[in-house]
Formats: sequence, C-alpha cells, structure tokens
Amino acid sequence: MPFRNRYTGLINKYHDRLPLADDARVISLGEGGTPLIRLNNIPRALGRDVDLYVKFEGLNPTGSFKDRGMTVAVSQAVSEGSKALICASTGNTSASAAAYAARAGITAFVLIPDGKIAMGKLAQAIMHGATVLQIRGNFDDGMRIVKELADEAPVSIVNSVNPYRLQGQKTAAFEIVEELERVPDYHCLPVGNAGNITAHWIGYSELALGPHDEATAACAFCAGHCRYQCGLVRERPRMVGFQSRGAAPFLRGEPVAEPETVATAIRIGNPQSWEYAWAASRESGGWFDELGDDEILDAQRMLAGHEGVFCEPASAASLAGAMRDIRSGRIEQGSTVVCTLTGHGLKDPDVAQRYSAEAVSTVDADTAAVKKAILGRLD
Ligand code: AN7
Repeated sequence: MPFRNRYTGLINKYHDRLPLADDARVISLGEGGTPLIRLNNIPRALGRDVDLYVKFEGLNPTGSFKDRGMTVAVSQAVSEGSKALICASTGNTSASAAAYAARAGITAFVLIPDGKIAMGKLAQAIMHGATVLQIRGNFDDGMRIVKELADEAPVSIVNSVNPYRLQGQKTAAFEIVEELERVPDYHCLPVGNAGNITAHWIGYSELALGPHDEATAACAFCAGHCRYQCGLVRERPRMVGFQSRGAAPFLRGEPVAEPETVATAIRIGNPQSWEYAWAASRESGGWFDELGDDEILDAQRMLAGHEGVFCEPASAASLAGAMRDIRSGRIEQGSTVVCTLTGHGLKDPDVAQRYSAEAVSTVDADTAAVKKAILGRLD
C-alpha cells in the first residue's frame, strides 16, 4: 500500500482477525472507523454520573452498520466467483448490498417489504443499480424466500445468516475497546434480526478470551475464525438489546407474526440470530427490553436537538433504553455505557415531517417580517 496513513477500510485494518484469504480481492468503500461520541447534554439532563457514548455507525459509507459486514461478505462472495448477491431487507441491508455489488461489478437482488422501507434506503438501492423486488409481505417473508431460493439459484445470500457478515460487524467492538482503552460496562443496541448484537458479542469475546479454543464461548459464534489474541482486556460488557413494543419477539419469547413499528428498520418478527442473541444476553449478564414508538422518537429527537447527532428511529432505541435504565438505576452511576447508533437520520427524512408544523414557519420576504419572527422566538 503506497500511503501508510490512508484509511482503506476495516478489512485492511483487521485482516489478521478476519476469515478472508490473504489474496482475496478486497471490496471496500472505506467502512468502519466511525466516531465514538461522548454525550454531554443528555447525561447532564438525566442528572446521573455516567460516561455515555454513542458509536455513530450512521457515518459508514452507505449510512449504516451494515457496511462492516457487507465488505467482508461481498469480498468473500467475489473470491468464490459469485456473480450475484441476494438479500431480504428492511432497507439498510439492501442499500449496503446494492452499493458493494456496484463496487464489485456484480448484480444485486433485494427483496423489500412493500411500502415499508424508508425513502432514503429505497433511493440508495435504486441508484446503486440493484433489482428491487417489493414483496407483498414483511421482512420475515422475504427472509424465508431468500433462504429457499439460495439453494436453487446461483446467488450469494448477504443477510446476516451469512457468517462473514457477523465477522465484519464484530470489528465495531474492537474499535470501541481501542478508543476507550477499556471495555464498556454496558453495550446497548437496537435488535431486529439480532445479527449485530451477536456480532458485537463475538468481537468482545475474541478480545477477552483470545484465540480459538473449544472451551471458550467465542467458538459458538466464530465458526473457527477467531485467530486474534490480544490479551488487552479480560472483561466483556453486559449486552443490552432493545426492541420496539410492536416487534419484540425477544420479550414475547417467540416469533411475532405481524410486527409493526415506526422504526421500520427493526420491523422484524422472526430474528435469524435468535439462539446466538439469547446466548450473548445470558452469558454477558445483560437483558432485553422493549420501548414504545413514542419513546424511541423522543430519544431520536433529543439526541438530534441536544447533542447534534441525527440517527434513524431504530437506532434511537438503544439510547432510549439506556436513558430509561440509567434513570431507574438498573445501569448504575459510574458506569461506562456505549449505545450503537446503527443508521443515519437522513435515511428516513419522513419522520421529521411530524414536527415540521412547529419548526417551520412561512414569512414574507422582507426584513421586518423576519426580524419579528426571530424576536418572537427569542422571548
Ligand atoms: C438502522 O436492513 O435487518 O439486529 O434488513 O437497519 O442486526 O438485525 C436492518 C436492521 C438496527 C437491527 N438498526 O440490526 C435490514 C435489517 C438499523 C437497522 C437494525 C437494523 P440486527
């Protein structure tokens, strides 16, 4: 590589901890390396002494954490000679798959629930040249079809049932530990298909438990790929997963047939990583909890309005839940807490519409009128 300090994505940075062949063609858009932002105003408003961070995964190339997994899954698919990708998606996976397929020069087929994905995500899939199939059904229907189809057609599945996806996504945990120089006490995530909470647990477990060993919990997830021995940390965080009340199979203890939530990214009733996510929760001493749509939207707006960070609704579930647990004391004072913000707010501009009446006023194009409007607001 000619420029040593040029960041070229997470495969180049973490290649010794990823299962790709050394000579694999790397399909990258410079994903990873997202900011870990320490919140100031929200902890103050909560009146609790906690170190609260957000890992802003919305700043990945296609605006969500999916890019971490997609760079690895697509690089592997291409090295196996694959000419086409397929996924079911609530939006972000399809945006990411479409972009990485374009980068690799291969075809992407994406199955999305009819009318239930955010506009920005659909725009991405279209612009990156994917074939978009809107199905008359929800994400879980799409997932079932994709799994059936992949056995019959020459297409690579790039949903998180593809283990390379989780391998890529585990690198977010590495970055957090590198930056904090410690392991957080709590790591909060929104949970939909449950791949990301599983991937983070793989990442933390590899750091804490070292190389592959039949006796370690990491083996349950890593498919024999954990070659990393760091010895930096021995602890692992408690993994806390938040769902939307209308789409909360982990709270019901079984799949939900008709999931419904304003946070369309996590409108999922039958999570594919069900067992792994339960294991992560159990082994880490964490928990699952659920939030109402209003609680999620309030947290999204609070984060945007008081910290300058705009995430999409599903992402705000992690912060909404963390705030509730910090307030109640379930997350103790003195804790270090990381919330993953899985996607960017610009993905779903429609949600801002509901606040536009109070935020946007129309005035005449004259200085006196604008002055009057400003002074009225400063009272
Ligand atoms: C913003 O794009 O499942 O629990 O098909 O887009 O790993 O599924 C998206 C999931 C959280 C949940 N936040 O993560 C898809 C898809 C955002 C997301 C999740 C998703 P998982």
